[in-house]
Amino acid sequence: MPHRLLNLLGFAALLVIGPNSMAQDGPGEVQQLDWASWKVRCMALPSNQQILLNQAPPGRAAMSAVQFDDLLNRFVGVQLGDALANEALWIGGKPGSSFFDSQLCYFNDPAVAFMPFAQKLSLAPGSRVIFNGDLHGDIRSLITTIGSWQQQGLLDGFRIVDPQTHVVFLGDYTDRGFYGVEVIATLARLKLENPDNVWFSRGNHEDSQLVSRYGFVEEMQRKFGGTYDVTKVMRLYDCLPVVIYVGSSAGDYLQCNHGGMEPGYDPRPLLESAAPLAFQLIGDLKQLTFADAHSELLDAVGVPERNTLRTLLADFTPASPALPRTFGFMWNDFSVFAEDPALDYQDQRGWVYGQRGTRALLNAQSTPGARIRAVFRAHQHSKKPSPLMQRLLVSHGVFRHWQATDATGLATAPQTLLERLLETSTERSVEDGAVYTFNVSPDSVYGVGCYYNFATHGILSITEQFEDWKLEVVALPVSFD
Ligand SMILES: [Mn+2]
Repeated sequence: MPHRLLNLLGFAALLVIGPNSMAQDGPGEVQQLDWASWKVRCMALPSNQQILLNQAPPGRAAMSAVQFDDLLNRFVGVQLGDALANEALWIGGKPGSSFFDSQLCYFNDPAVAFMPFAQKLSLAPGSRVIFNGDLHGDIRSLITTIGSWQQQGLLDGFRIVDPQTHVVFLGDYTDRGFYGVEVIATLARLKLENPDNVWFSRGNHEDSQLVSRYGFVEEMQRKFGGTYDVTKVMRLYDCLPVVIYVGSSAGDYLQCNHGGMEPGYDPRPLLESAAPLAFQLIGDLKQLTFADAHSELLDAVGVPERNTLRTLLADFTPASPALPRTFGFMWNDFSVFAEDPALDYQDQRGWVYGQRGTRALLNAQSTPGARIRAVFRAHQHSKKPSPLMQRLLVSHGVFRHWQATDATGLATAPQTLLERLLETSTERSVEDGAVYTFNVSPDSVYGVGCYYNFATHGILSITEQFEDWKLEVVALPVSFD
């Protein structure tokens, strides 16, 4: 069905369902709301934790369907506009015109191909970058976090005060929590106010398959009517990069993405390009070609495992984030302990990279002039206090994998012991070859299942010398009342 007709039906359904108190407001009204009014609107909604403790999920959103559509149109417009539309910023060629058609999606009919792309963001010394992990429909934590940026003078309302301040979100914005609509609307406001300073990587839940299964489509239909057309949100996901290489003009980079490593893509032409902001289509993933050319990746595991793992690698054109195989930047994981295997594979989750496997890949994907030093990622989702989850909590929400003081034998060590052994300080250096996982926000099944109430963000200070980069870890208590 053409999406315009679906929109009309959705709008009609909204009128039939009954007057949403905000429905009489014009489409652009939410875009005009100041921060204080938006905050009141969002915080008036019951928390996810209250809903999980048997309150009914809200039937209405903090805005009407036409207002959400209007924000989405603007959000897609700014994502596909200026920077992405600039042919000079695409290394190896700009995508075809279908990529820029805001009416098409890779899963729709007529379909456009799934066209994942990478972004480079090279910043001057003195820049700050704020990193955020999974939100999963948790509006309380997002509102609390943005409020803290305002208190610190980083933001004035939705507007970033210093042009050298950037914000990066590491994916998984919706599903599992009940406020994906409000989260997306808030992120849209941030992007619209700061088009050159707010960035989003695409998580495994920025996929039509996952939002159909894990709650976001159901949420939109509950709030906006059963015929609400979700195409616009899916189109928005198509214009988010799957990885952002955040770095300095001196040539040091962090790989910032939702899931894990992807050996099938070679970022070196992108990283070595002259433009501080640039993009590259991922294209075909040449995983097997890479593994055969870089024996260090599989040599680190024993021969039987090596042979098994090699059969799981392939060269292929990704048709979707999970087909024909999982796409490493959006999926994939990292092991916890330094002695874990260099490389492993888990059904349903994909590849699990150990310290040596990660190092092999970071080396192969770097050049003398463009060095990928570490990985900032999220994609952490255990509802039970697993070893990784325990470490995330002790580390105030940002955990560095493979710490020398940690070991498999300490997997289930008590919190008091882990607090003494692990990196827990507010200000941390960024270690070469390290992977940092950012925790999922707490107004969620994760906060309930793992007993925590704080939302974490990290503020990275970029300096001339990579050794002087600092990461400030900020953990904020979130109220569920
Ligand atoms: Mn995820």
